[in-house]
Amino acid sequence: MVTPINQQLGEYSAWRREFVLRLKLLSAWMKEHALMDAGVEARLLRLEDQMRSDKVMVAFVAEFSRGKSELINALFFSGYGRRIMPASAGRTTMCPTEMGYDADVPPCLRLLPIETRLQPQALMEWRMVPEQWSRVDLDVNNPQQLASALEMVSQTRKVTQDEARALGFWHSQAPEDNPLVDAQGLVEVPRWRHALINIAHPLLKQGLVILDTPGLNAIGAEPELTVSLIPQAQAVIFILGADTGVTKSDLAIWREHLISESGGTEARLVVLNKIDTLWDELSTPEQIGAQIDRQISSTAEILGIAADQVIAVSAQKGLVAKVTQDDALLRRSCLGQLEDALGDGMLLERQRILRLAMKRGISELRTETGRVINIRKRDLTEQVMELQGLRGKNASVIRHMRGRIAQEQVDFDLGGAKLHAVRSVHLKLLKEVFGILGSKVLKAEMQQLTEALTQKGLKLGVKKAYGETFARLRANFAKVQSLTAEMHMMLSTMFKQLNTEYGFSLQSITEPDLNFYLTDIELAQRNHLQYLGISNVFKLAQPEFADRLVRALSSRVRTIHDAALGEVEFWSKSAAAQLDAQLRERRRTFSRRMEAIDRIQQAAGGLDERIAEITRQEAALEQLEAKLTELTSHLIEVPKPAPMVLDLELV
Ligand SMILES: Nc1nc2c(ncn2[C@@H]2O[C@H](COP(=O)(O)OP(=O)(O)O)[C@@H](O)[C@H]2O)c(=O)[nH]1
Ligand SMILES: [Mg+2]
Repeated sequence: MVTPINQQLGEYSAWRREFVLRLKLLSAWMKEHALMDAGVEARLLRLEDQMRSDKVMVAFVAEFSRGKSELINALFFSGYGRRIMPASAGRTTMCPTEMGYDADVPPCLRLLPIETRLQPQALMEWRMVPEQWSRVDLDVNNPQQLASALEMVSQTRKVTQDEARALGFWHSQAPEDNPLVDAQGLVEVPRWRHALINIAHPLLKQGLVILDTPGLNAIGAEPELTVSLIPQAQAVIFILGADTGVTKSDLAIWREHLISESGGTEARLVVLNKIDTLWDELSTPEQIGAQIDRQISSTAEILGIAADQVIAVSAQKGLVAKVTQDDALLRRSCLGQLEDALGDGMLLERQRILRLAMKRGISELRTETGRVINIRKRDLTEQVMELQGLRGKNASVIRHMRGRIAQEQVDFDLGGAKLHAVRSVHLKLLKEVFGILGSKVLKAEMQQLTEALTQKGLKLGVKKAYGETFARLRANFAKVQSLTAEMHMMLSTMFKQLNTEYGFSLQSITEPDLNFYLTDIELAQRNHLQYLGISNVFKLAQPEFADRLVRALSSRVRTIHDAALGEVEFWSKSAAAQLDAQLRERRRTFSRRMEAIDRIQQAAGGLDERIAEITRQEAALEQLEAKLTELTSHLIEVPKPAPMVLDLELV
């Protein structure tokens, strides 16, 4: 059975696949016509990678037992004909669980033991250490085995209060949030810190990543979720229960995770689940509808949002309806409304962003390649003029001409030395950029932040401590931007000079714009301050907590820095490649001109033949240019593919 959200995801990925295919065609065509230089190749690979690896993360955030896991089952996994994520009373997810698909790993469930919290590494860093995770292979053709293996995410352990404190589940400053203590004085904590599920479900294969989170207590123990993982999801779904209304802990989660002035592009949906608990045989459908509407508006009022932003559904009935193919029940569950909102809010937006990025990349590629074709055209025109000048000339004139070309070539090669000098300055500046955004500087910065945060009596100074760190991080970006401006200036000057001296047509490439990364850095700052501003600031009294928080920040900033460095590197590579391409074309022209003269010297009739040959080459170049426009237009305007029917086979 195909559901709208599945179908939309299917279309989205079909669109991406088609785009990658067209990129490959373009790339093969360019290679065939010697239009592929290092810069173009890097650009094409970058675009392909971006298109291929685009992930869409949907995070489900709510207090436990609101029906997150049930909703995941209903939205994405009804094709299995049963519950996949454990969702029943008393079997609730205890650790954050990420589901996705990685072709390099067999279908499995990987679990990170909770004790890793006692070590300083950030969650992101543990991902790189597979041997620390317990692995359970999953039999994807056996939903029963799949479901029972996945129940491991519900496992718990009993520990002493001290252990619970060290693990982040016990805070004497907020006793009301602590877990219950049993007769032996032990408390129950999750056995696992994080779970990764790798299955080749069609939606996951297309780049969907689902994050299922446990309730407030467990989320609170892993600040990295709050400050890094969830804010980076493309859609966050917040779930409330119609049976419980908006509770105090619902509100706490809402404030920590869902409200933000970030103005980001991610979709945020509020779901009022379990409306079936209001279905009552003694009331008329109108009465039930009115009751649901009342609950929607009171929920909206408490959360401070418009009533039309709350979507009321029954995950459980929706799942049952899909499994039993009961259309009337499916309509009544209102799951379709949620799917529509998710599709429009998340996928369309995602597609828009990706489309824009591709459009920009392809337009630049078209300009660069168009330039190469133009140089070739101009060189041919000049050759024709040179050859026509030889018509009827005697052997000594021709010899003289040969000498002139040779001299030109010598001069040209001498000019190459100047290029060397500029290049080495360029590399030096590039190295400086790598230093500023490198790991050494960041490490020192984070060290300083940890120290500031763990000072006694900091409470009011948190904002200031973060403010200072982030001011320096921003200043680093400003430094990098001024270095790139300097490089850009230098390259432009050199390009202009080469254009006048050697008739090149080098054009300076738009300077990399780092504002995008700066926005990311600012978002990270806001996520942290919001998290600490709510009710978690007291936790800083525990040094391990501050340490964990800063670790999480560090790994996030690292990612942003790396991406920014990638951009700067790509830009400088493109500039160098453009130069190399023109140098290469020029050298090729020299040897062609020599060759033509030699042929004319040897045989008197060579001149007309050569001119005719060049004319043919000119015509071929015209065709090349037209083809380039055609191939790139296809990429700039990739049509929406026809709806694809998803095959829910479990392979
Ligand atoms: N009546 C009703 N119960 C639901 C619905 N969705 C989930 N539940 C029940 O609520 C409990 C908690 O659901 P679960 O998905 O495990 O919640 P989670 O802790 O948020 O993941 C389970 O017993 C579910 O069967 C629903 O739409 N209607
Ligand atoms: Mg759950």
